[in-house]
Parts: sequence; C-alpha cells; structure tokens
Amino acid sequence: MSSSHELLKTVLVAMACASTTIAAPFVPTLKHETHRVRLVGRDSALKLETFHPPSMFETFGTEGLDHPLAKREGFDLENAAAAFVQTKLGVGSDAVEIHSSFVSDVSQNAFVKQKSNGITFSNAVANVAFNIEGKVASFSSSFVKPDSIADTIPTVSLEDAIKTAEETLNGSANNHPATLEYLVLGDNTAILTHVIQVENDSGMWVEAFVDAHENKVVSITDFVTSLTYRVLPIQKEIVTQGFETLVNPENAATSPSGWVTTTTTAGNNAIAFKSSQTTGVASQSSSGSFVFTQDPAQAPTVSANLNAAIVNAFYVVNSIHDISYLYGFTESAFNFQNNNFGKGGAGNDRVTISVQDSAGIDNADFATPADGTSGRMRMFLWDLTNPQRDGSLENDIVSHENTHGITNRMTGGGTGRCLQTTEAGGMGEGWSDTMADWLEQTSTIGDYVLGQYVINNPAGIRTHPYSRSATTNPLNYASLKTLTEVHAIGEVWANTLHNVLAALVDANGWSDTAKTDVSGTAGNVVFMHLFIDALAIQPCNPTFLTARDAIIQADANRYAGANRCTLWRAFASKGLGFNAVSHNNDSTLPSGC
Ligand SMILES: *[C@@H]1O[C@H](CO)[C@@H](O)[C@H](O)[C@H]1NC(C)=O
Ligand SMILES: *[C@@H]1O[C@H](CO)[C@@H](O)[C@H](O)[C@H]1NC(C)=O
Ligand SMILES: *[C@@H]1O[C@H](CO)[C@@H](O)[C@H](O)[C@H]1NC(C)=O
Ligand SMILES: [Ca+2]
Ligand SMILES: [Ca+2]
Ligand SMILES: [Zn+2]
Repeated sequence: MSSSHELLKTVLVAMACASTTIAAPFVPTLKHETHRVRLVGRDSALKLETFHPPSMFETFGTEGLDHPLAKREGFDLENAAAAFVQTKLGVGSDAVEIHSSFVSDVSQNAFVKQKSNGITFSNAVANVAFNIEGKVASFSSSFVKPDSIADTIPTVSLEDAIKTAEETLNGSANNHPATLEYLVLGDNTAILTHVIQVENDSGMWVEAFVDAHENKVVSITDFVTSLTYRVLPIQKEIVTQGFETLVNPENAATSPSGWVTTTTTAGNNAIAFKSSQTTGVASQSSSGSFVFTQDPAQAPTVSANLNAAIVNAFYVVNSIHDISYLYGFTESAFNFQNNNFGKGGAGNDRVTISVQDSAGIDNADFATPADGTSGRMRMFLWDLTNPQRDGSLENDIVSHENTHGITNRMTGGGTGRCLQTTEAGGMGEGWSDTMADWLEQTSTIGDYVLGQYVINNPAGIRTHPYSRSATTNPLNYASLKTLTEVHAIGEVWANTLHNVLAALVDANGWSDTAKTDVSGTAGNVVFMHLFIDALAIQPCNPTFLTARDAIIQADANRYAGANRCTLWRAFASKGLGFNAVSHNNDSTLPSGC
C-alpha cells in the first residue's frame, strides 16, 4: 500500500472519531488522537508510528442507563459488563473478554478486550462503569471491525520474533512472559503479533509487537515517560528549602505495615536507593530515624546529601501512595504495593526509586508496566548549577514522576497501555504537573510553577506558569492545533485543570486537611476525587474531550452533578466548551448552566 493511501485512510479514521455534527476544518494534529510517532532502535534511526483505534465515549449523567442485568438479584459486575458490551456493540460473547475490574465507593468498573478466534486484541478495548445502583454510568469502546484478520497460527516462532525485537530495538528481551495478541493497524487490518518486553542498558522499556507472520516490529508500548524540559537562562536565586523533620508521617489506614519494614528506605509501597536495589538507606537508629542534613554548598553526591535525597524521594512517594489511596488508587485499582493484604489487584509491584541514577542528567523518568510489575522511577542530577542539584530534593519533580504511575495504571484497567497516543500521552504529562500543583497549593490557588529549584530559575521548566490569568498563561484547547510534543500538550491540559481547581475552590472553599481527610465538599477535595475517579471511567487513550466528559461524569457519580456547571464553565473558559471539537475552541455551556 502506498504511503499516500495510508495517510488518507488514517485521516478519515481520525475525522470520524472526532466530529459528529459540526463540520470542522481538518487540522493535521487531529492525528494525535489516534497515533504516536516514536524513534527507536540503534541511533534512534527507526521511525515507528503506532496506531490506537479511536474510542467512543458515552456518559449517562446522574440517572444512569438501565440495563436488564442490573435488575437481577446478585448483580455480577463482570457478567453485566460483558453482556452490556455485547448488546451495545452487537457482538457475541466470543468477541468479549474481561481483562480486569474493580469497585470504588462510587462506581463499579470493568475493562474488556475485543477477542476474535480466541485471541484478544491489544489495542481494541472497552470499559463500562456502573454506578452504585448498578445502572450504566458510562461506556467507552475502541472495538473494531477489521477488513481482514490474520491467521491464528503464527508462522514466525516466538524465538525468531524475540531475535527480531532485540535486533530492531537494540535491546534485550526481559523475562516477562511473551503473549500472542491481535493488533489492529491504521489500515484497518488485524495482524497477529508476538508481544515481547524489551529493555536496554539506559532504561528503554517497551512492549514490542512483532508480526507473527511477517517477523517485523510493527508497534510498541512505551512504558517510560520522561520529564524533559526547556532550557531557560539561569538567574541567581537562592531557593529556600525548608526541610523539616517529620515524625511518623505514614497513614496507618492506607499503609497498614507502615512505610518501612526494616530500618532502611525499603517498605511495602516503595524502595529508594542509589545504584543497588537490594537495600535502601539505613536509618541512624534502630527506631527508624531518617534525618540527614543536606548541605547545599557541597556536591549532591557527598554521603549526607545523597542520603537526604534518598530519604526525601522515599518520603514523597510514600506520601503520594497514602494520599492517592484515600482518593481511590487502591490495591484493586492497580496501585503499587508488594503486599496487597488480600484487598485485590496484583502485588509485588512497589515503586523502585533510583536516586542519582547514572543513566541520565537534567531529567527524570517513570516506567509503568502492567499491574503486578514494579513501577520504576529514576531521578537524575541536574548540571545547570555548581554544585549540581538533585531532582529528588524538588518535591514537584518526584510528584510529577510518581503521578505517571497513577494515570497509566488507572486508565484502562491496569494494562499500562492506555496513554500511548500523542494527545493521551500529553494529558499524562498534564495530570502529573497538576498533581504537583494540587499538592503544593495552600489556599486560594495562585499561579503555579514547577521545577524551579533544579534549574535555579523561578520560571521553572514549563513555558508558562499555570494560572487563572489568560495573560499569564494563554494556552487553551486551540493551542493543540500547533503543539506536537507531549510536554507542550501537557501544559495545555494542566493549565485547564488548574482553572478547574481554582473554580471548584472559589465555589466550594478550601480544606487544609485534604491530604488526610477526603470527606466533605471543599473544592480541593472535590477536585482530587474527580481527578482520580475520572481516570477509571475514561476511555483507553482519551482525548481532551473524553477526559473532560469523564470528569463531569465523575461528578455525577460522586456528587449527583452538584458541580456540573462549575466544571463546564471552567472547561469552556479554556476552549473546551460543550461544542468544542477537532482542536477548535468553543465556549458554549450546556443547557441548564
Ligand atoms: C536505549 O534505547 C533508547 C531508546 O531507543 C536509546 O535512546 C538509547 O541510546 C539506548 N541505549 C543503549 C545503551 O543502546
Ligand atoms: C546497541 O546496544 C548495545 C548494547 O546495549 C550498546 O552498547 C550500543 O551502544 C547500542 N548502539 C546504539 C547505536 O545505540
Ligand atoms: C481560544 O479560546 C480562548 C478562550 O475561550 C479565546 O480567548 C481564544 O481567542 C481562542 N483562541 C482561538 C485560536 O480560537
Ligand atoms: Ca499492584
Ligand atoms: Ca518546585
Ligand atoms: Zn512526565
């Protein structure tokens, strides 16, 4: 097939998904909703364009949609979800396989894969959220009707496919078991693939999809998200670090076995270390006291500074574990813990935090494989100052990275495969900045800057502060027409969410205890509930529009829609109004607002 033909086809797919009633002019960046281009392999010389079929998303407000199975005695979530997908999409039971499910305090979520000839599709999925009464609250699907489906018996052996994946990506297969899955391509054919995890020495970690009939790498899932930043001129400013000694900061309800199980920075939720994963930093006493005083005049690598950095990163990751747990990122919602205390989900996946990792500089990254394999955080040194600075000592950098784990796990039911398109990957960056923003706000939601310590510049590492002011931060939905890089796209989403947070706090007030008490209706509490709730119900590879709809539906699920108009007004102020489509701004409010 010629490349121009291929382009046309993918354009049509993107148009069909993005627009229903309004004929909007075509914008090339719409491809971001369904594709991602990555450079991989030796010298990053291979350009691989991955395809993720568009997702439809329907939400049913506070009423919910009645479904025959909902009324039966002994509502069974997985059966009800499978039955709903079948009737809704007009497919048989042989086309549907439950991947995972979990129940939160406000929604019952099931994640489904399309199946054909007994083989599941890796990129055609659906998810159903029932409300607590058992009515359907929302439904999303990227199921496909392929023009052709490859034969189910591979003609390329797994051994040969592994060789191809290793050669193409210049890395080594790890010991994660390979799978055989269908993959739908942009030309609407379904091919059979061996799915093989490949890593290299500098931290690449992907799933390679190798055509099991053609022996060729056709797609990847990239588990790693990195920080990357814009270099700005360095100004001299002394950052006040404000270290404090905290006594027993762990929450016994969310971390029943505490943060540390011995007297090192190693516990059920995380392990923080330099170079060797086998131990963390030892406390200075058997009672577990981790007080290391950082000396900013000395290199970050001297032992007191290194230890201070390890302890700080460990503290931030455990704090986020406990806070996000209270808001719903629990064992059954695919979180990171070694022991799950019999509360569901897969264990043995605490976050590994490599501090002052030697693989990089001026950056940080987080790899999110599927539930049951540890999330991997790598923090690097920053060499823009003398002495160098340590990313582990800037809480917003650690928070940003850790939040990649939350969004990648909760979207799509724990597969780690559902923030892969350019637009969804961009929102992943945005959520990460937003979590850091939320964690550091102290009341009235002022402008927020991220990463100012590591680069020693009050402007931080993003192009604009997140702000209520469109002068301070002019980004809005239409900015997506010209942005192509995930962090740049993330700034638009984070600025939108900053305004949503500000609107909720204006309308509902502020809680000083939102990090430990998630009850009540203060704006910052509501915001974090909607942030976490929406992740579970939004589609795999969401767009700005479907992620917005998921947040508004989350409000229907949890607060009976009490904040519906506040939310719509905030989204509309950034161009994501009721009729927004195709990266064109719209400020329309729905009826009733
Ligand atoms: C590992 O892979 C990444 C991404 O393709 C590449 O940038 C890096 O240079 C590779 N490292 C090695 C040691 O090959
Ligand atoms: C390919 O991988 C090998 C082994 O990891 C590494 O030494 C080499 O630098 C890589 N080549 C390129 C061009 O990335
Ligand atoms: C986008 O929307 C904002 C706010 O509604 C507006 O001020 C701005 O002019 C719009 N930009 C474009 C390119 O439409
Ligand atoms: Ca887990
Ligand atoms: Ca900061
Ligand atoms: Zn990031």
